[in-house]
Amino acid sequence: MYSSPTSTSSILRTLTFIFSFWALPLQAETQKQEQWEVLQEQSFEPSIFTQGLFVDGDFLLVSSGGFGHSFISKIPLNNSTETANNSPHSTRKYLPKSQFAEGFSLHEGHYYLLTWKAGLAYKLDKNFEHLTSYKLAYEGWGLTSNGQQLIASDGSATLRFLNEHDFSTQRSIKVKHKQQALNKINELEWAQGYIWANVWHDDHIYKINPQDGRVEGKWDLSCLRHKLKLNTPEAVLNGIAWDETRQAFWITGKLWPQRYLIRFKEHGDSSLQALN
Ligand SMILES: [Ca+2]
Repeated sequence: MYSSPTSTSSILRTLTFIFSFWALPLQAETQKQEQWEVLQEQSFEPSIFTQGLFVDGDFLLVSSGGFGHSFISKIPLNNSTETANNSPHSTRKYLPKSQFAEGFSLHEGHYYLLTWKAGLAYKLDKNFEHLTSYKLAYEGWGLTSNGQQLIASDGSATLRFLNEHDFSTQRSIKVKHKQQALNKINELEWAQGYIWANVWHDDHIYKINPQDGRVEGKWDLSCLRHKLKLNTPEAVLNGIAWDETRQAFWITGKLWPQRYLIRFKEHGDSSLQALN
């Protein structure tokens, strides 16, 4: 599947300071006053057009989109002072130039990757070696796993629960926020029994009930994008990876030079107070 494997690259320089603050969205549409906390901030390679993001052990896995330069990369996460550019433990592999990398996930000990419009998905081993190809009858956007099934988005409000053996759809849900379809769902992450999602060109993180598709939480992260002062409108929030060890989410965006370890708090949840 790959045309020109390349190794090592991408910056992973950790800022030495750890900061923490609260952001309290003021938007009237927020059902509850949702809060979130940045536990840690690290630099990230700004050329990565982040599509899929997840943690596998001590590594952060990312897929980067774009025709002609899509790739997947595995970046050490535990050594926060190491840069991926010079790390012997960091790997990168390019897709054929006609394929645009999209959703990327760990499932049952293997990696799965969606392409945007090529009608293809892949099963890979942990060294990025190709194992199986699948046909997709829809656009590939986000991908995650609940442990039993892969879950894919296609740019609409629909999420498909897939059989990993043949990528057939076992069931699907339509995501709704306040009775309205939530379209353009992009990156996905399964954590704490919920589906967490980005929406294309949207500064919020959404928490979705996997049974009925109802949005049960929504957090405004627009201040992160504004703070970065990125000079392209395509540098949007995208990338959610649950870190089981740190009990928090790595969050980034397309072409973002930073990634953030964030813990989300819901109204009435006092669990974060004890961490400060
Ligand atoms: Ca993810």
